[in-house]
This record gives sequence, structure tokens and C-alpha cells, in this order.
Amino acid sequence: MNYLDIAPEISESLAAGKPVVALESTIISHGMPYPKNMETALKVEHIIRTHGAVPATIAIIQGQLKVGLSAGEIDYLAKKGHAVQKASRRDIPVIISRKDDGSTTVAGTMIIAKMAGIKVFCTGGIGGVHRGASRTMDISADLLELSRTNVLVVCAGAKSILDLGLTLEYLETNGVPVIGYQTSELPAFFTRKSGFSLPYRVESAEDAARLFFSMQELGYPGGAVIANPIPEQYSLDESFISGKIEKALMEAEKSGIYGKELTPYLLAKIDAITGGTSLEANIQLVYNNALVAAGIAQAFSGMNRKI
Ligand code: PSU
Ligand code: MN
Repeated sequence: MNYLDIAPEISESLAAGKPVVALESTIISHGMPYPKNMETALKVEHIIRTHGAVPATIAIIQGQLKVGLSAGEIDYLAKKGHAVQKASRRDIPVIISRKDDGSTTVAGTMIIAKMAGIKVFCTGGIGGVHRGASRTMDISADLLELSRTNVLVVCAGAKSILDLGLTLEYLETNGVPVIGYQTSELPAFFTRKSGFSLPYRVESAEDAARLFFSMQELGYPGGAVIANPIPEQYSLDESFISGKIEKALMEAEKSGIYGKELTPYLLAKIDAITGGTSLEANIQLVYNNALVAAGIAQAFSGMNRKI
């Protein structure tokens, strides 16, 4: 039984060593409301194409691990929203055995990208160590996946719904390089700064690709994070957004939300509390990550062709 279904354009590009960028689908079903989620997903694919790479949006449809979705499939996941199962590492076997649908998280997408042979993945923000994790032990499976699966994840850092200091500590313990893209500070998704400095930075897509290429040559296990700050003109005011995040966290606590529901609940709450301001910033940072990821994928495929 073949569970992996790669769109022909993507498998041909991979076979020819052309640049391909993976995209996740939890951001579509659980990260944004309809129809903005669908419009954003299509525009991200378009940006990747216009920057010289082939987009590969990943999801599980009726038990098939799909690499490359049609516009109809993207629309289906966007409309079904929270009713789609959120698929991280532990969920994938159950979903495929039931021939169910699943929208893949950063962890889930990395696993399937690796199976397909895709090395560069673009998203908005990664999961991390939740605030209060010393009590709840709520640590996103994204972090452990980064330590074991060899995919380069381009993101705008992580939201401060999380404990960003502990998130960096956890990544360090698990040997995951976190590299600032033209920054020496971990970006906090809606803002360019978090107050947490990063040990490494790169100045260009070529530098990022070279770093990841060295990992390939060494056969070094695990992935890496390229943390690309939101463009200045779309970034939100720190005091504005931190107040809204605190409010969303309090409401989650009051409503007893935990486990896989917590991140989607917080994202939707922040969106509602800010009246869509945060959603606009979210969309713009994903577009910005798409063009950086396409550049890295291009530089990376050039390096592969030289060997
Ligand atoms: N953070 C965001 N937007 C998102 C997510 C996180 O700002 O859409 C999604 C991603 O798919 C990420 C997942 O992999 O949430 C993490 O969920 P959890 O914390 O349950 O692992
Ligand atoms: Mn969790």
C-alpha cells in the first residue's frame, strides 16, 4: 500500500534537483479563519513560484499523505477548519489507518516532507514550550521533530503565547541550530524582537543554504530553524500585542483549554481580540518567509547540482 501521493510537478522537480518548498496545512485549517486562510495559502504558493521554486503544500486527505494540494483541496481544508484533525507525529498513524483527513503541523509536515525528499519548509511560527510548562509539560512536538528530522524550517520565530526562553533552551538541549536571518535576536512572530539573543545569524539565502548543505554533507541528523523577522512595516507594537496575548492566555486558562486545542484556541482568540490586526501581520510575515524560503531552496539546489 502506497500512502505517499506526490503531485507529478513536484516529483519531477525533485528528480531534476529543482527547488521545492514545503508548506504546512494546520496554518490553513487551525491558524486562520475562512476565507483568509484559503486566500493566504494560494498566495503563498504563488509567491514561491514567482521566486523560482515549486510549492508543495502538505496534508492528509482520506488517509493519503499528500505532497502538493489542488486549489480544491486547499479550499476543502480551509472551509472544514477546526473540524479537520490536527496532525502532529503521534496523530499521523491513526489518521491514515482510518483513511481520515489531517492538517499537518510543523512536526507532521517535516515528517512527510522528509519522506518526499523536500529539504526546505516555510511556515509562520513554530510551536514551542508553553508558558507554565514546568507544571503542564506542554511542549510542542515540533521541537523534538526538529531534533530528529532533516528539514530546514523557515519561520518568523515563535509567538509569545509561548515561553520563548524555555523554547530556546529546549532546542539547545536537543541540538537544534536556531539561526537569525539578518538578525541577532529571536523574532517573536508579530514583533521583530523578543529580548532573547541568538548565537548565530546569516545575512543571505546563500549563507543559510550553505549551512544546511554542510549538515547534508556530514549526514548530520536533525533539522534547523531559520528565524526571519516580520518586515518592519507590518510588525505590531510590542505593548499592544503583549496585552492581547496575556488576555488570550487568561481566557484559555479560565476555559480549561489544554493539549492540542490550546494553540488553535489562542490563535483564534488573539485574532478576535485584536479585531483582525494580528491576522494581517500573520499573513504578511508568512509571505515574507515564502520569499526567503524560495531563495534558500534555490541556492540549496544549486549546491547539490555542483557535487
Ligand atoms: N503557531 C502559529 N500559527 C500556527 C501554529 C503555531 O503562530 O498555525 C500551528 C503550527 O502548525 C504548529 C502547531 O506546528 O500550531 C503547533 O501546535 P502544538 O503547540 O499543539 O504542537
Ligand atoms: Mn501541546
